[in-house]
Amino acid sequence: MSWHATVLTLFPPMFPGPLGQSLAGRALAAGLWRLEVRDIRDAAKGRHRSVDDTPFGGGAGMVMRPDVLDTAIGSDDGRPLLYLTPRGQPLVQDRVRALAGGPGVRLLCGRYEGVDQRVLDARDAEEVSIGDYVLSGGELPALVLLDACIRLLPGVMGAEASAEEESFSAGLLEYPHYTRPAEWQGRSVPDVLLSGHHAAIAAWRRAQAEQATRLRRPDLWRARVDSAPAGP
Ligand code: 6GU
Repeated sequence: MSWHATVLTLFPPMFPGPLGQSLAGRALAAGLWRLEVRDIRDAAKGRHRSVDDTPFGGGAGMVMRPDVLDTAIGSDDGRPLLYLTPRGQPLVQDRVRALAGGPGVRLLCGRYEGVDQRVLDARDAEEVSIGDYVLSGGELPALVLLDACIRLLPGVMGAEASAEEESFSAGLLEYPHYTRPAEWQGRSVPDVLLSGHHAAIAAWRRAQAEQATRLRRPDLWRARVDSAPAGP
């Protein structure tokens, strides 16, 4: 069975969206992963099919009803249930790798001010954020999470790319890249890259990756250094 993604959303036409193109789109067509999009409104009852209601305690906006969401989620099948929210734990590559290595994901996309907390607790949902800014719903974050997972599935990328992936596993940013022409608008490519000395190129790239990480992402740099064995 291929990696199985289920998306619960009020906006089914947003899927597969960009994941129908390029790398993920080819993998989808090839059956390397499978996408099931479920309209949350199909689980709503009554003449108005309402999926939300006003918040207890007052305040702005609407809250998605727990009974409707519980019906939409349906039965458990061993795949983790993730709720996309800026309140969640930040998504990191280690988690992406673990999700890609499992049977798939069920992604709950919220709208409005949020969803009733009780359904998240009852269904043991994992709350995930894709960064410290606020989006209008969970659909774009769901697409981001899926893209990050799909590129790691076996057969989706060439073997060269899985080795490349280890750059981030090592907790470093990528080194800079160059291609032809060797001189462009008065700017030349670093000499070492034209030297043909593979060991020197590897050392230069390593140093560039370390410098970029230290300068741009001191948080990542610290995490990497702190995980090194203690000195004498
Ligand atoms: Cl997962 N959802 C929303 N609505 N906004 C976000 C987010 C998620 N992650 C960052 N901002």
